[in-house]
Amino acid sequence: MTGFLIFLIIALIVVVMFQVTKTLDMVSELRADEKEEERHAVTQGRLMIAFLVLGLVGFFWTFGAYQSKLFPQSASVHGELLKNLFFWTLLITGVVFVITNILLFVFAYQYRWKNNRKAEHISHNNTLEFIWTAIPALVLTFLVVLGLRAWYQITGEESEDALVFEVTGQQFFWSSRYPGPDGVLGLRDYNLISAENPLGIATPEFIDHKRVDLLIRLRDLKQREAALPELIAAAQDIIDHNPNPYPVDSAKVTLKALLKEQKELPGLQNRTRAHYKRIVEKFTPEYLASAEVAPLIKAGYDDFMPSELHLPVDREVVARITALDVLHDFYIPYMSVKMDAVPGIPTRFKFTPTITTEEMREILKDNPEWQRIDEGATEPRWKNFIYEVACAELCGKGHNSMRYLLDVDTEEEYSAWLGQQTAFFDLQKESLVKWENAEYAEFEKAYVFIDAGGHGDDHGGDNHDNDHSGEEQHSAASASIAH
Ligand SMILES: [Cu+2]
Repeated sequence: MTGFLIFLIIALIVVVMFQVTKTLDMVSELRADEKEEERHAVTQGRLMIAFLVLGLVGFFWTFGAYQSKLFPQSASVHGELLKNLFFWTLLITGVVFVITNILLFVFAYQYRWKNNRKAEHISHNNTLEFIWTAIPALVLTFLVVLGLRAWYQITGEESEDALVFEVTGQQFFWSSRYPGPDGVLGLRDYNLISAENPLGIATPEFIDHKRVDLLIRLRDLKQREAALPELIAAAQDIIDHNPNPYPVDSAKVTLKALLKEQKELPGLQNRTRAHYKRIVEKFTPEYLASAEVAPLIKAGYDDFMPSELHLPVDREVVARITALDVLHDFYIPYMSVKMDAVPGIPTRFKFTPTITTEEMREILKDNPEWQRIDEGATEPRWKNFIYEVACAELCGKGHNSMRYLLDVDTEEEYSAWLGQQTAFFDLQKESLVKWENAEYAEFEKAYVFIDAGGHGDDHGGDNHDNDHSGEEQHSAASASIAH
């Protein structure tokens, strides 16, 4: 309310000033009095100078008042570099801002209207043009070089002992994956994503699990397809023969939904079949055994997926950033880390944390904002400080809930934490469906290779349902990948 009143007062003052100047203008015009007009120009000029002085005072005052917010404590090595970059950019643009504004308002006063003064016309001046092109070019080159230096620190190759971990954004949470004791992240493939394998880690067991998953889905879709005509007939029967209007209305709704489902089912089956084929065609025994892939498959067994991030202090780390659905943005404000997470295009960010969570609490202890005790809490906020990861890309209605935590540990704390982690594969292996050759091979024959693979049809989805010549493809794929 107070804010609104202040706004109203300022607005009224502006309106009054506008009206007064307008009236003065009209009065001087009526009088056609040049002295009056000159006096008027002096008043305007003085107001310009007053505006300049007030503006400059405000400008410098905010710099002082918000000093602490301007360059907050940075907890990473490159964060200091970025701070430096901000400092130079602000300094240069600040100086230019002050000079140009002084010139702008002083000139407005100095060269105000006078009865017998005439404006001078200059068509061009080569020296001047050279100066005002060269100076910005030099300054911008300096800033760009500083920026590029920071960019290469962030995106360049990591050193030998860097810790590479992975973060994945999806609506609406982050998940992370760390390499196990081998230090290497295993292979991932989006085709293998399932409830039991949310990131699509590729091991023969996960591959078999996904294949069975898809076969069962195909079987269910087939069964549904077979059941639909009867359901449609039943709904039609109610519509045709029931005298009571209520069940007829509801049957009409049902019928519409059933017909829609019937229309969509072939496409859905084709897509599921194509998905299955992509897996079988990609993850052939030769591919899995190849020198390039085999070590990565092996590396996947000990990867673990913790519920929050832990990073050792003073060690270079690399975040491999991916997304499963839409654009997200991996953002750790205190670390000056911010990078888009793009579906299908992994990005990365290299950084070195320099302040542990514990040390940061000690730093924040002196900050009045962190000394506050939140409602319902018993301790000041700094005591429970932990680094936060947020999503900085407006990614949907649950965007605000993409909060993830980061604990920066000493080397000892970090090793202790590593010791408590269990490999993701070990957590999941009990719940994975195993490939039982006879049954699933039958499913495969019945639901996947019914159309003709013979002519290299790997786009799936095309309608070849009546063509039954894909035997050779079927036999190549029917064995379990795990064996
Ligand atoms: Cu997001």
